[in-house]
Parts: sequence; C-alpha cells; structure tokens
Amino acid sequence: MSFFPNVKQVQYEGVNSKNKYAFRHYNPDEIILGKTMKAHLRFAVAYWHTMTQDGSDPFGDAINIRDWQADSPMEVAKKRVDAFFEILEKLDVDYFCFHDVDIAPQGDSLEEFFQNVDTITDLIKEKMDQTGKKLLWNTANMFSHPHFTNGAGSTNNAEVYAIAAAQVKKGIDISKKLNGANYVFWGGREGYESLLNTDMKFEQENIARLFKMSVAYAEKIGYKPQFLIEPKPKEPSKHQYDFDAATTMAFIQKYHLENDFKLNLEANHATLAGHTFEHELNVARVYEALGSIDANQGDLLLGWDTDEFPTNIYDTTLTMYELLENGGIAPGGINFDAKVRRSSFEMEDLLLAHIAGMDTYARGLKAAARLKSDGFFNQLKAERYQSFKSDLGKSILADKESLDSLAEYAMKHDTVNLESGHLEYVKSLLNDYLV
Ligand code: XLS
Ligand code: CA
Ligand code: CA
Repeated sequence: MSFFPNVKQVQYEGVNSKNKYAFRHYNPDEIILGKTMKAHLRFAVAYWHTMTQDGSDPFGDAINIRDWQADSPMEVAKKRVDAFFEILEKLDVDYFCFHDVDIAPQGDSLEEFFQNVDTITDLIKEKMDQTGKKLLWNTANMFSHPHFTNGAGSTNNAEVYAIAAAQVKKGIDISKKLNGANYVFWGGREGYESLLNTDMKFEQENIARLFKMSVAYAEKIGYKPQFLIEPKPKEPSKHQYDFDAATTMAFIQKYHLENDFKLNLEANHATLAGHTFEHELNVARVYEALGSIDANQGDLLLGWDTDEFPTNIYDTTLTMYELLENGGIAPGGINFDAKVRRSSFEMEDLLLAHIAGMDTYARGLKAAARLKSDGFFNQLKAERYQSFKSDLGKSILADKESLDSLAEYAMKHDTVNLESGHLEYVKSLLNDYLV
C-alpha cells in the first residue's frame, strides 16, 4: 500500500519544470567542488515533525490529514514506519532522525515503552536493510513526560534522574542496533523556571555527570556514535543552560567533554538566541566542534521556535559557505527539523515542503561554491587585515611584542590612516552570487 499514490519518485527536472513534485535545483549527481550534491548535503528527514505533527496550535485543533490512523497506538506506529520510508524513498533522502517517543507509544510503564521501541526499531531495521537508508541520529525525549517537568539531567529529583539515564541507555542501544552516526542531547528542560529555588552549579554538574556516564556506556558496549549537544536559549525552559554555541562550548570545556562531544546547531535556535545561524556555525568552527545541523528557519516577526522549512537563499548560502569551509559536515548532516504550516495540511505537503527545503539548500550550496571558488570572503578578509602583514603586524603575530615595545612604537606613530570597509558595496556584490 502506498501513502502517496499520486506522487512518483521525485527527480531533478531543472529550473523550468512545472511539475511541483520535481527538484528544480537539487540535482543529486551534479558535481560541485569535486563532490556530488548528495554527498555535500547529507539531507535527513525528522520523524517528529513529519510523522507526529497534527497541525494543532494553542488556539486550534488538529487539522492535518494523515492516512496512518489505526485502532491502536502500536498499529499507528507501524503504519508510520511504512509511510516514513516511502517519504525517504520518494525524496531520495538517505538519512533520518528520531526521538524515542516519536517512533513508539510510551504505554503505561518504562518497560512497556522499551518493548514498543524494540518492536518498532526491528521494523525500522528491516526497512533500512531493504532500502539502504541510514540513521543520522536518534535522541531520547526527556522533556515531554510530566516527570521531566523540572528537567532530566538537571532535575531536583534523583528518581527522575534515573529514568533519564534509562532512556539514554536505551537510546545508545538503539544507536548501536541501527548503526547511528550521531547521538543527540537536546535539553529542552535542562534550565530553570526561577533562580530563586535553583542551584545552577549543582544542576550543571549533574548534566555533565549524565554525559560522562553516556560516554562510558557507549565505550562499554563497543559502539560510540559522535555525541552532539544541541543549544537553544529558551522554550520550553525560561532559561536553558545550553543557551547558544559559545555557552555550550564553555560547558563542554569546563567538564572536559571536548573529545567526545560536538554541536548540533539549529537555525531557528540561533535566531532565538539573538544570533544569525552563520554566527553559531562560525563559533562552532572556531572550536572545531561543528557536528551537524538542524535546517529550518524562524520568523523574526513572531519570535518563537516556528521551525519553518528553510526557503531563504541568503541564509542557506551563508550556511553552506560555513559547511564548505568546515570541509563538509560528515558524519553529521542537514536534518530538516521543520514542520509544515497549519495551512499546509495535506499529506502531499510533507513532500512539497521537503522539496522546497532541499532546493533552497541546493541553491545555497551552488552560491556558496561560487563564493569559495572566487575567494570572495578570503580576499575581502585578506584586504581588511592586511596591516598585519606589515613588519609591525608580523611581529605582533609572532608574539615578539610586549606592552612596552608596542607603547614605544605607538608614541612615534600615533597618526593612523583608517580605511573604509565599503560594506554596502560588499553586500551588493554578494547579491550577485545568490541568483
Ligand atoms: C526543539 C529541538 C528538538 C531537538 C531534538 O526545539 O529542536 O527537536 O532537535 O530533541
Ligand atoms: Ca532541533
Ligand atoms: Ca526547534
């Protein structure tokens, strides 16, 4: 049985195609800077938004038409696996990501939940073997269940901490079973509601402890995916500890986790933190910790985590430039942590939205490759910092100077010829690369 009987395999048809179920820019086999587009982009579909969203919002009931309804939650879960792999196949996307609770019903106990997870991951494994699809990452949802109200690793309750540990253990077992490339920690409730009753140091130490136990367990079972932490400043917590890339790197370094952990960065979380996405990517690169990305976009007029499909070429160009400069994103990938708008409620919208996101990233990749080939940013920066090529500049960079020696120099040379950065001209030139 097909869930999308009216849609054939989505293929690249070029920019003039009028077929809405075709890629107009994403051509998987096209070589860009020596690699296929498919190898550059490593797209993944997110199970949660794609399979479990019903389109409801705080003011509106469920609206999405989804043909995987059935009599019991387990039957729904099984149908979703079939539908999900049909989506991966129709889009020719190689990777996917999920939370434990996305794939299997939680039932009435942890034991029942884990049995359900076992049954569904057996099915997923079968599908993976048949289709060659791969697990980019999985994660444990430690924020939805009421017992995680005060956090998981950061909870005030030792018994909740144990439940969190059990879910992470199961998550790493699943990663091993499905050969996951990465394992993600996103701490939606690892933060605080009020500092009045919160011991921040105690909570952060406990989070680090959970991470160290995770590394130890992975080593023990002989399967270590790349561990990733995903920053977000707030929502659902008022203040989340992994606020942004820089804050998360400080945490990683303080607790000596840098050998085992990198970052999974999300575009919408960057803007929530008051940064551009390229800022976050650049910070991660400075720390050599760019692991994977969650591709979406926020709405600056709304200011919450809208998780829209990425359709802004300016943003995807600057994103792909960072990824190219990073030497690629593998073993990470580009995960569409994005949901269709409430008004896009038909089954086929799931495909159309991914096609739009993939085409937008393809355009970003092509533009970024042109920028890189032309040395656009390198040249700009070389010119801007050229004074560090002078004798004085070289001497500073060689650590040969001191406050004394520089002060002596400055006393003799205190008239500086400043140069304009011509930023408006630069932005206008950048526009030429986008189209
Ligand atoms: C929520 C996060 C979440 C993580 C995985 O805002 O983006 O979906 O990616 O737990
Ligand atoms: Ca995310
Ligand atoms: Ca998000």
